[in-house]
Amino acid sequence: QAAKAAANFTPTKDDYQKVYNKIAEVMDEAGEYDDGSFGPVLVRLAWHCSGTYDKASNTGGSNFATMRFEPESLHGGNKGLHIARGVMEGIKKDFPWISYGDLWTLGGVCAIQEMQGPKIPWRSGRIDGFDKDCTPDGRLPDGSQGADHLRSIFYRMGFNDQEIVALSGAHALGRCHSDRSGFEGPWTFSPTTVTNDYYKLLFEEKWVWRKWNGPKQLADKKTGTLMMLPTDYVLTQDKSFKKYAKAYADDQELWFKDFAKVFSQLLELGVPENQWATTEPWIMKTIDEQSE
Ligand code: CCH
Repeated sequence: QAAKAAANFTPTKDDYQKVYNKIAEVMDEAGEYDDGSFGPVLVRLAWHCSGTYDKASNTGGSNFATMRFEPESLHGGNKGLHIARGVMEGIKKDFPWISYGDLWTLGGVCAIQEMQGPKIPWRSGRIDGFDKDCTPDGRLPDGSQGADHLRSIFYRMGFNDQEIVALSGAHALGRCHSDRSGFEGPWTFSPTTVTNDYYKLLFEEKWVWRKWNGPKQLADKKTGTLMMLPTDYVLTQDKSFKKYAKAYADDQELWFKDFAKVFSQLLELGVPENQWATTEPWIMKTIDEQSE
């Protein structure tokens, strides 16, 4: 692979499939880490490197992978993502020709697909930037806030209410860590499988404020083991958000379809059109599909 970088070659879809396959392999070598998978934290890395986009100034987004640099790497919202960046650094050693933005977003795609989620259209073309391209702190959402905050953050990226709700379902995956965000616990009982359980649980469980010293978060009354952030719970309280959240709770296929589209868009934010390797995004194969 190192020879390839030196020879100034143009990678094909097949070359990216090899990177995808390596990510899939490493994702499962998490041992005792969390729920035994790096999948959720890789999804979060892909989202945080893209969700800094500001439509008005056309800055931020996945193009330059500026989270590699201070101060962005130190932004409070990115706490814990050094773990995901470290996993990716190991992969980069085998494929030195890939840009960090392509690598991190492909990591999100791979994680979603390998955790039984929908196919996420993806293409290559992001380039590495510099520390001067870092975005200011405060562009990512704050879980302790409400509907107005969610709208101001996501409208800034160019998304609407339906898309905000569709993206939020990624919280079916992973968990909060008290030493990262201050919040604690998983949203669902299956944090390494992509399902619409996040929406189902929002409506089916009774949510009460957790009594503890940490930041305000909700707990399910029945088991007390699941959590919702104030920004999650607001999807059931705000009239416009609620309509979409209910539809996704009732229909996993609908959510898969809408999530795939909006997550793919999220990962492309801030990348100039003329940088893309292809006009039409690619659909990468899952490991299972390749072994058939
Ligand atoms: Fe998120 N998220 N997220 N989130 N998130 C956290 C963890 C994950 C918010 C806050 C938090 C999206 C949207 C929001 C994931 C994907 C997405 C945590 C815990 C907080 C807090 C961090 C910790 O302690 O480790 C807020 C607020 C919003 C507002 O909308 C979107 C959009 C996505 C992807 C599409 C994933 C996955 C995780 C789990 C990470 C892990 O390490 O398990």
